[in-house]
Amino acid sequence: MKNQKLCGILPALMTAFTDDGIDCAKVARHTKYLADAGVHGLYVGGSSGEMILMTEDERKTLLETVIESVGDRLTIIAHVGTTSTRGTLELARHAEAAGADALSSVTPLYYRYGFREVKHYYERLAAQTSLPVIIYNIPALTGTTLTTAQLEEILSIPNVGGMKFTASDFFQLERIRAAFPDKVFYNGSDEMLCSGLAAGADGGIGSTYNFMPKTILAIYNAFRANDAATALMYQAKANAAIAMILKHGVIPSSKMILKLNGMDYGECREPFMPLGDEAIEELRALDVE
Ligand code: MN9
Repeated sequence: MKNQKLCGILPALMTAFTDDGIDCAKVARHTKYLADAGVHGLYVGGSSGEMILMTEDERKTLLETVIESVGDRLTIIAHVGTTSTRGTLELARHAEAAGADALSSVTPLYYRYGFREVKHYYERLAAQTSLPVIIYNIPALTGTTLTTAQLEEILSIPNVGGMKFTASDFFQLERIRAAFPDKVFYNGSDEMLCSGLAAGADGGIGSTYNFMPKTILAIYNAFRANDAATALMYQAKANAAIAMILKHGVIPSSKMILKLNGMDYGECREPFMPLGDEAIEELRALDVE
């Protein structure tokens, strides 16, 4: 049976920072805004959350803050991937104790690991927890491209509950989904949400959901109501904004859009840099909701 609690629209939550830690008040306010907008859950501490720029203690604080503010209203998937298996297992233990509904991890980062190592990494994570583990497949950022057979082998590990698919080989997504009808699959490229849903995704996880949850939900709801024309109309609306943020940098631009819409969420951590005036003017002109 598919875990319905995990399905739907889950913003890949961005992180608000103070000079030396997490801005818990801003995070709590933002998660409530997203819950009020009607999203189904949150994906916490992933790429969009600048996880790679945070300490493990900060990642724990972030997750605790989110669960405290909206854990009773939303499904919480904790991204626990780090550069070491040891670090990942430590975050996994913490996330389960803190009350997350599922765990997730990107494929191991930085070195070019072989498939044997990638699979073993997920075996270790899955053995560590009683929660479902969601594989995060994002070859463009990790450099690890897995074949359909390799992804299916990892999905066969007990406790692996599904996959976040940030790629555009929808034939691959459809074949894997068909082989695992009870597992949960998420579209990861917001600009292709309609295509992912058409390939059988059960929902989506994305960074742009932070600033346009209503438009993203409109795509999802129209698709579920078998209204492809309306879904495409909202996808086109979303894509006008996504094209612009891809031009200026996804996470800095997303935070700037929140600021321009009266929901200041602070700046990204370096090496990200504040946007220039020209970029800000282009983002100001966008119609997002
Ligand atoms: O998978 C996000 N990917 C990254 C989720 O953060 C690298 C997406 O939401 C993209 O940011 C978005 C823009 O390309 O689709």
